[in-house]
Amino acid sequence: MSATRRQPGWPFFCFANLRLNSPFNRDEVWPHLPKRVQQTIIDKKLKFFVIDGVKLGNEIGLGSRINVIMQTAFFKISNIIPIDQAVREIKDAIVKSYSKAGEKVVNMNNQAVDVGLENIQEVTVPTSADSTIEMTIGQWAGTPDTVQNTLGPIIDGLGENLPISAMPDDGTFPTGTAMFEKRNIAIETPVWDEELCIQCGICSFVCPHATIRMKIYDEKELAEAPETFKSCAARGKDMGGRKFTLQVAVEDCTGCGACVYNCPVKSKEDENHKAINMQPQPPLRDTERKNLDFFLNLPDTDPALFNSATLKGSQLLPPMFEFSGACAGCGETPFVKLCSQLFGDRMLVANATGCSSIYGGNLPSTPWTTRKDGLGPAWSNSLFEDNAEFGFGFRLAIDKTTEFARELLVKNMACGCAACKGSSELKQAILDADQSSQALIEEQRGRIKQLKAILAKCTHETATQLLADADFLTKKSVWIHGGDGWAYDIGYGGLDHVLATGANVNVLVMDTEVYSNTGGQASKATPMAAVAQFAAGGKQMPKKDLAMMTMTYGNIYVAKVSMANPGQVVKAMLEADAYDGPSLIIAYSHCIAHGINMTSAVDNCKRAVNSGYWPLFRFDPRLAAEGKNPLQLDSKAPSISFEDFANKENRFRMLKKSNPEQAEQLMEASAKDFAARFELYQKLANLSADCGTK
Ligand SMILES: Cc1ncc(C[n+]2csc(CCOP(=O)(O)OP(=O)(O)O)c2C)c(N)n1
Ligand code: SF4
Ligand code: SF4
Ligand code: SF4
Repeated sequence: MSATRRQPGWPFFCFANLRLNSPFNRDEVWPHLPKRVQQTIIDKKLKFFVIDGVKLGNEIGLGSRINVIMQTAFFKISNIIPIDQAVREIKDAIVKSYSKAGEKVVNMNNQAVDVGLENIQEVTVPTSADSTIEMTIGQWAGTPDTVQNTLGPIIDGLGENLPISAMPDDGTFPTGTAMFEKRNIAIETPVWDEELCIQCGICSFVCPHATIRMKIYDEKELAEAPETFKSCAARGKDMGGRKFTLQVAVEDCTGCGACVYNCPVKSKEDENHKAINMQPQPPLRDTERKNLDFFLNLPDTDPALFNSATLKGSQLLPPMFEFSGACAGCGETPFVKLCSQLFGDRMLVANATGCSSIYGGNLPSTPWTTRKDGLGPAWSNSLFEDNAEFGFGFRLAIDKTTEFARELLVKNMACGCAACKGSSELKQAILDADQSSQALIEEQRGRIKQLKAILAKCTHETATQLLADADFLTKKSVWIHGGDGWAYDIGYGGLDHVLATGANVNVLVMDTEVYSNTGGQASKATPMAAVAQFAAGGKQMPKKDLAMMTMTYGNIYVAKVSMANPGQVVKAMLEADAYDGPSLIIAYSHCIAHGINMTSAVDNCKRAVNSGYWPLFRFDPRLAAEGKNPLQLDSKAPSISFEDFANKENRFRMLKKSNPEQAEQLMEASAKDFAARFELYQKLANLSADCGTK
């Protein structure tokens, strides 16, 4: 522990005991406690115990799941009930809770009980508090006013002391506040080896928390760099001696390890050493805090240096969704983050209730932020059941305001005031602007800036209103985000209705195949044979094929994407945004509810694709208009079986333990169902546009 905004593994006080999960043993721990904690222990005459739950969890194969270790240690020191009885009851509960997951898991948890009993150590408490570490609770100096006065105290757990007047009158809170939390929850965090890195961007793409970033910049920017700041020559054509840095936000990183696991580069000398490697986080905090500050203040990468339509290019764009409180390794957030990288400067997000509304906008902080010039996404959460309609409302309001602004601009063309003199070319250019690329949108912004300067002095009757609406002359991208519970079930009627209006909205469904936020209830997206809440005997019905249903309209852009193929995700998002009509992207989103290792979850995504369970495709109505087949399959015919995919996930494996016969029957039926679906997609993709085979 050290002086941080929020202390991970914060001491648990029980009666007169304090039990701390700590990497420091009984002889080492005292100076690592903040002074205030030391004094509290002394004043309250607490008996103080430590245990290195994380090390023990790793040794027995449970990783960070240390609840049983800590629970047993609690019973050992608390004497609430006789320890033999406690152990017996914990072990009975382990059998009840984990036997579905297999004998190995039961054994590991039984071992966790044993190590919890053996390793809890009592600390001899000194008589004085002599720590040099001060807690930062209440210390929000240097942060924006709302953070200092309102959000900071809530983050510190002191929200109930706030007066009503501390709340904003209009309910509006500033964006970009997740960056102030500095949760410091990672035990280990990635460390970059600049000599090995090939600058591919995969680590940044898969990171659910936007805590690993890349930039290319001029060498002169390094003049004031902190001593430990790392950089290397930027790879690629026409880099002209520029530098590249991969920076980790170690205090915001969750330590999920997904970046390191997916890094494709290993050292020739030591295959365990990659271009990024997990290392203990605490010793890195101070240096990396300074390095991150320096990195964030570097100019963003010049867009002329890269192609944002590629995996690497997309990761050189600043994310406008960062440091969310989603689970470590979450499979939804990389899609939200990517969406913010590609369209953040002009996007409006209507967010259905679900995990994405909780990690997206839960007080006291929000991960939605802006780029350096202050442009960023507008975000709001509506109800679970009306989110598509909510987003449709955004579209209607934008279109109407744009239409009105254009009418005003046409009228304003006739203005002959001194300020407007010579501006008709500029005004016409705004009306005629092609805004089909980011560069063209930025050009339009430049023109609107000039227009606003003119309107500020213009005496025409349209000037005031046009000034207020001028920003609507730039293209906006409407996104409707939500989970499968929303899109397939509860919000489906509205979603279907909105898609059928032909409106230019982009829908991103993060398909975790269950209602994740409320604990994993089955939805119509849950596959047959998977176990979920309300489907304890395995889901009996096949997964609804939302993509196929939507394609039948013919004029809706539809794509199915997965982190198994990052390039395809980027392509689909850009195509959806560019399509002047409704778009639906269904993103395979791994989740803790799947019973998988979240560090290596992209492997599960790959197996889902390679087994034909989750075919990747894009259905683009514009191709039909060109006489081509609108459906393009982006994944190959299955190279592994459905069982090869499903058997690696607890949600399918569980049924084999609890009801082997049922499992066999459902797994067989499910395998057949997904094979038939893949075949159908393949046939459709192979049809020529006039419905003959290609
Ligand atoms: C009408 C209504 N029913 C139920 C809920 C409770 N609820 C909130 S979030 C949620 C689950 C969301 O699941 P999903 O849409 O799949 O999103 P995920 O959490 O998986 O991202 C539920 C059931 C609600 N808010 N409103
Ligand atoms: S460990 Fe996880 S949260 Fe941390 S940088 Fe890597 S992917 Fe991101
Ligand atoms: S994944 Fe590995 S090689 Fe690629 S950018 Fe990240 S650290 Fe470098
Ligand atoms: S429950 Fe699943 S979808 Fe929700 S934040 Fe956790 S991993 Fe992500």
